[in-house]
Amino acid sequence: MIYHTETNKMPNTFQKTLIILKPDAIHRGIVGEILDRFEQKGIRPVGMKMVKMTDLLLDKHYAQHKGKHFLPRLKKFMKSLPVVLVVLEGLDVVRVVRNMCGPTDGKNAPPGTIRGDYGMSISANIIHSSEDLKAAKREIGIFFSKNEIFSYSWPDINFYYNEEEV
Ligand code: FUP
Repeated sequence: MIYHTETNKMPNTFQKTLIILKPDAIHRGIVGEILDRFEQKGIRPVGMKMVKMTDLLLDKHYAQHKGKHFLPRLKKFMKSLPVVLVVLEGLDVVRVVRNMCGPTDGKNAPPGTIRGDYGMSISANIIHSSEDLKAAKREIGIFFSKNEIFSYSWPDINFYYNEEEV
């Protein structure tokens, strides 16, 4: 047993990433289904909240898209309903979660990915996930304070990861 339940700490090789369940996911009532996919995979939520996006938050979050033609429409969409923000934790989780979400445009996303299974659009595409570790740290910092991210024991972790992985 490599994972130390007595210290209540996750392995320090684990990463965190941010997902945003977008207004179309809320509207269609598939938030639970989507979260279920991550839990089934062996990825755990360590922070979660529902917020109404603001221009300030969206301008920070989408800073790399400043000036792009689709940004005004994207912001309007992201403000149309609340969103659910989730910090996920696991080994190599930034890359794994991106793969589970699939390519940006639902029409091109393979079956089995979230966008491939639920979406047909490039903008109403259900879910955001951080692109890389640097983006994940930046994005988590926009939406979560340190005391809103949790660490808790995961007694069955060795049924998801082998000893070397944790
Ligand atoms: P992704 O990393 O797959 O979420 O996609 P991008 O960072 O390239 O784009 C961010 C968001 O902008 C997408 F989720 C949807 C939106 N978008 C458009 O609406 N139109 C475009 O042509 C490209 C992106």
